[in-house]
Amino acid sequence: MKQVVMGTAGHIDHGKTQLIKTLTGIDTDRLKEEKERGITIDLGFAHLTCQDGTEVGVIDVPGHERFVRNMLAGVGGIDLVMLVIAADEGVMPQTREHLAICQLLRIKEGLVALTKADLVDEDWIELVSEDTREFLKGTFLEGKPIVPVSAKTGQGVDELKHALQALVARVPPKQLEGKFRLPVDRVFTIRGFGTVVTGTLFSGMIRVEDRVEIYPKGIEAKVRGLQVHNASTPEAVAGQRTAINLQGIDKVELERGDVLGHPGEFAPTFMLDAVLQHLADAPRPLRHRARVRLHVGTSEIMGRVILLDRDELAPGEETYVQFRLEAPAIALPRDRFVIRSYSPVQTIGGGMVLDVQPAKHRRGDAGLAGHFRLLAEGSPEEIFAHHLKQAAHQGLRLSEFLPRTELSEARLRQVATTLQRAGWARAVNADMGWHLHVEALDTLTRELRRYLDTYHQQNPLKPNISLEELRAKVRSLSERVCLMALEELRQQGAVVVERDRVRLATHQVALDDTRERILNELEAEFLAAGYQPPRVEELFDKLHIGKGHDKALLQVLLDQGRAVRLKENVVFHRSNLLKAESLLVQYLRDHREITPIEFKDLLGVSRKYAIPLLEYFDSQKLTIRVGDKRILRGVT
Ligand SMILES: Nc1nc2c(ncn2[C@@H]2O[C@H](COP(=O)(O)OP(=O)(O)O)[C@@H](O)[C@H]2O)c(=O)[nH]1
Ligand SMILES: [Mg+2]
Repeated sequence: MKQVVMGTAGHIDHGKTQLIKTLTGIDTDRLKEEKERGITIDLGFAHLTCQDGTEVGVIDVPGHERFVRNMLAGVGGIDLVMLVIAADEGVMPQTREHLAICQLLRIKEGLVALTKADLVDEDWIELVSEDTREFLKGTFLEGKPIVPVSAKTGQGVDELKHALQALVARVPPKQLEGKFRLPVDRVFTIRGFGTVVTGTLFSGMIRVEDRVEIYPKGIEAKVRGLQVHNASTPEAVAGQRTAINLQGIDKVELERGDVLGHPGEFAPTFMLDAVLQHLADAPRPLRHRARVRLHVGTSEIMGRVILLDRDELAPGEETYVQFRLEAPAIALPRDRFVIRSYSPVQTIGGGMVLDVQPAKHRRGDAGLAGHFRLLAEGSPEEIFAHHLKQAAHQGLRLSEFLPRTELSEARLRQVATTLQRAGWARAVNADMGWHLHVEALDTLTRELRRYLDTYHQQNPLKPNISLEELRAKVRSLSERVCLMALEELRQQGAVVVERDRVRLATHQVALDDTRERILNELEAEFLAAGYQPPRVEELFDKLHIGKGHDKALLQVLLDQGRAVRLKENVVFHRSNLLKAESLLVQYLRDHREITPIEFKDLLGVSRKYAIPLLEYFDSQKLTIRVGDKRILRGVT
């Protein structure tokens, strides 16, 4: 069953509320003050059943210029508008403003009801109709029906109903696969039921028992009950006027402008990128950093307009802007919005949201135009690929990206899969939906190669670099991304990864004759020193090994396993270490345990060497410490 919502629009006292009462039998002026003053202050709600059974939700809006903000909260989700113009008065200021708002919000269907036809004669009707046609030229209502009607005499009411039903039949059915979203337009409590919110279900669907989040407040609640057109229902879908009874939440925590959605699918933002159209009849140019009221969904938020490519936006012009907001907004790409000047309060423009998690842009940046054009005109795949490219080596996780797209999670996964198949995206971790753009991966592998190359040149005596150091030096890479890029390089045969160490496949420690000689001398000294090797620095002095690369020769000795470093300054020759080991093992076989003093005597060394040696054997899992003694591991 198709879901349609119709809104009224038009100047105050032109007969909107009266006409809705005539059409639906419902008086939408429900507030006491509205009854007393005879004017509509806030949104009113009614519904009407078409002959083909389609239920049409009706939103009656206030016409008074002081209440345009309430009007804006109502028209965001409507499919068609009934622009009401009193035949005796014709087009008035809020007729223009409301039409401009509908135009900016890209409402696609509608008609004009020429009300109070009983107050004027036929010729007059002809004249006003002609004026109205002229007024509608170039708008979405150009060529749409203009129906003279009187709520008083009933004249034209049947024609109006026919015309409306014809329009309703033309409204395309809603996509139900989007994210569930309901911008709240009313909050109240019903005794015994608790808190109820209402709104036009903007996209997706909601079921009883669903958990929802109230954005931007971040409060969670459960859906206890749902009503559409005053009847309870287990689920509500996009396009329906919906009342949601929430469990576990207080009325005071909610207000118009909040958005209900499923948890994790939206994120509050203080910045929005958008394409902004300045109305042609705006009174003055819009200045950079002008303070405006942004109306998106049912919310009104103060903020400044950052003009990125100019200092002033002339009436009738359009450009890309960034909003810096004073309170958090909930919006998604492709949402329509309206802006009103701070004072005097007047509708001056509107447009479409492009990005809800933008960076702070540099004004005058030449690359911005292309960036925005892609966001405005690209396909979902192009847009996701673009964000992925911008995320560079950090990539994007789908769950993280979800609040930044109007796509549902399922649709977003499809988009990512399409990109992967086409070779544009690579999964870092499929389970997490973590992706990298191929160009980002290319850049990264190039950088890693370049870094390794420089590293080898600067450290010719080091055989490789630890993964950890490499990650820290190249863009502070996450481990997963680094491993992925290295795997790529390994498959190309460019690098060799051995456990947690990496080198270019072409790199080998090369020693010339002099260094080969120094290396051998160094080794000989360690070998000759037995269990009491000299401090490393002492040895360097003795062999006249100065600054520069030669000191790194010790590392070569260590890398090749010919010597072992026990502590910062304690290095043993491998064969001495092995000898000490077999003495220790023999002793422990005979005596089962050994104290540090006994060990000192066994090797004939001082404490300075005994302790590091014992700790080394512990670390090698040869021995285990029990109190102040050591025993062989695995022997109890
Ligand atoms: N003569 C006549 N008066 C009307 C008609 N429709 C509305 N009115 C009167 O116009 C005034 C404003 O009507 P209302 O529906 O509140 O206007 P709204 O501000 O556009 O909602 C009321 O006094 C109505 O009785 C009509 O068709 N004929
Ligand atoms: Mg009214």
